[in-house]
Amino acid sequence: MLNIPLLTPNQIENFEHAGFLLIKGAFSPENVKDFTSWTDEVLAMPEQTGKHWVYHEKSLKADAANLVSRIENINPFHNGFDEMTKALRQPVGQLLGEEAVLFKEKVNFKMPGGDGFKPHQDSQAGWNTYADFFISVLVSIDEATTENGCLQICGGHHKRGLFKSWEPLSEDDMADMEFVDVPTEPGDMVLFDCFAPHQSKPNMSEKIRRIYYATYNRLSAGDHQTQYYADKYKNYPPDIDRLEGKEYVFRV
Ligand SMILES: O=C(O)CCC(=O)C(=O)O
Repeated sequence: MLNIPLLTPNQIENFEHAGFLLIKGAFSPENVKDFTSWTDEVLAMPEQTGKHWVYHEKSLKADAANLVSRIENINPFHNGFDEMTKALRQPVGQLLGEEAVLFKEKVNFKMPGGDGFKPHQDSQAGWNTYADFFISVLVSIDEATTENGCLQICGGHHKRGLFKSWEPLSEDDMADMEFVDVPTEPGDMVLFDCFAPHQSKPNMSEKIRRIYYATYNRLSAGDHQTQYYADKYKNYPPDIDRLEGKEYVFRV
């Protein structure tokens, strides 16, 4: 059975202070085995219009191999991950102070040769048009280390609100920020605020680094999952639905 990792009052206070919270061993080794096979199942599912969304990237390694970078919109098509979104809703609800509703979810694969993420706040990707506040949960499927590009977060700066939209943080924005590695082992969980600056490095190691992310907002701010994906589809559809000759740019 999937564990439901509930938070203590002390953990809730730490989240509010830092803008993120690492919970070691949030899920059991049995749960992790399930997450690993679910992720393999999702990767093996055929890419079809109207199903989960698969994105590819070119490896940064010498072979420039075609890699899967990310799969989004999974829970409508996979029972295990759907159960996961329900379990994670509970600790997020504790932090939001009310019931949480799913906004989006994905697996970032970061295979050997997979690229990193520029410094940003999640709400910079236009999320503020849907709701004013979100919390994301990271669940580590593999070990994430400095070498394979674990998450790097800057604590405390979430209280400064949204810096800008649709572009990464600039050197000026980051003048007094310090990003720290948040290495995670399989089954660890990190909750983070949509204004918490974060980034990650490419994976130039030989070890895959798969991480599941689910993002929620307050139920009182509405259920936006369907509209979010409909809007995103227009600008950044899954690779299988891309039009020949049209340029698609990943922003933030
Ligand atoms: O998975 C990572 O390395 C970071 C992901 C991230 O920052 C994002 O998807 O916005």
